[in-house]
Amino acid sequence: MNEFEQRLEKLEILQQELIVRKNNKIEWSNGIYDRYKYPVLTAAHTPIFWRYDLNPRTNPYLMERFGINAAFNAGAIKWNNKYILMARVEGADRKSFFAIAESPNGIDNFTFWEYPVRMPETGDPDVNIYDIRLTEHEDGWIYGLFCTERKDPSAPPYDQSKAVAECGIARTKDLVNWERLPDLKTPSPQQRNVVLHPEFFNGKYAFYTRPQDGFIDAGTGGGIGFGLSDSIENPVIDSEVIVDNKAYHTVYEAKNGAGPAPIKTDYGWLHLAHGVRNTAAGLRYVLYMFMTDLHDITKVIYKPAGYFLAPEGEERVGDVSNVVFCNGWIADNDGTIYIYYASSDTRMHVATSTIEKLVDYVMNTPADGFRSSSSVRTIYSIIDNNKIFNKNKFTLQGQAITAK
Ligand code: M1P
Repeated sequence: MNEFEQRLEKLEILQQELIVRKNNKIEWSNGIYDRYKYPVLTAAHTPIFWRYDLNPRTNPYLMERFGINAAFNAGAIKWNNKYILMARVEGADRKSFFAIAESPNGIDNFTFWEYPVRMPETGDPDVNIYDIRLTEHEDGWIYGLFCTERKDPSAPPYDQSKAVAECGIARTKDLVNWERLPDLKTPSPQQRNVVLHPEFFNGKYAFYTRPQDGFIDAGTGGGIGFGLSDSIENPVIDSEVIVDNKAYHTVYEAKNGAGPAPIKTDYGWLHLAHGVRNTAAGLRYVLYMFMTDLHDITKVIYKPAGYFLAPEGEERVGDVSNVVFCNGWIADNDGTIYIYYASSDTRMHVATSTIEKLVDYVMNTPADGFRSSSSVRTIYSIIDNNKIFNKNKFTLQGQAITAK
């Protein structure tokens, strides 16, 4: 075997091992969800035939001709009995695009489709597209809302980093052929993390938005907003209300943003979002949850304090460290929820729970009191209730504690 053949054989073996590797639940959990041992999707899952010219005449050293840097921030949907991730795949050239991977069980065996998605453009070409949220709307279409980023036309010639983020919209019936619609117009100069609600609200298309002043800084904007548009073919939101705001000394102090489309339950709509705070080591992104009213979808009725899921172990390190981000989850018919989250802008993971558990978590976890003393009060009430309920069975370092 020559060098080319040896390298190809090795490449194929390594990738096959990666794709068929069984993913197991991590034994211990917080009771709310289970994490899994391995990421479900990485740059190394992308097909060899995307990255390598496999002709020994034109690529005698079997060099990578198109490097893939990361596969993260995936939208998700159950489609034809398969668990589908529509990932943000980022090339070594820093451009992101969408590509679909499917799994038979939602936990492992994710395999990319043959070609990445060819997303149609508007008259104003996208420079970079990312972070798609998939919504199966009651109008019969599957919508993908994503960030389209272009250079800020007002940037001075020396500044190559000023950008404008807007919400791109496309729809499909088969996840292969996409119809691009005009970008969403809102009163905000920048938009990211826009999500389409799955049902009409007062006969209109309902959007969760994230108004922001700058490309990175939310500035006077921020908070998860909400707005309505009469049409999806000409999507315009005239006014946004803030549903879930930033708050001082919380995990969503600097900014926040909606995650995947909310899930309807008997008690309200379950939302998963990300919250960002600043630290001496840079921004820290965590996930948090809340529930909105079934009828008034702009009204938050439950919101547990703090984060639901934060980066742990290897998740803490990557291209943008200390980040977890989620824009895709799947509610299965048996009540299982597959939460697909990315770590540190590098790779995708899954956590599993159930509707029942997430409803319990959201409705029964104490809310944020916004001060240290209220956190202590919450712990006191848990201890006191435990003493009453557990009587002599409750122990502290082996000592039985009796209710007073
Ligand atoms: O780098 C962390 C995340 O930063 C942005 O999210 P947000 O708009 O909330 O700040 C996005 O670029 C996202 O893709 C990225 O994961």
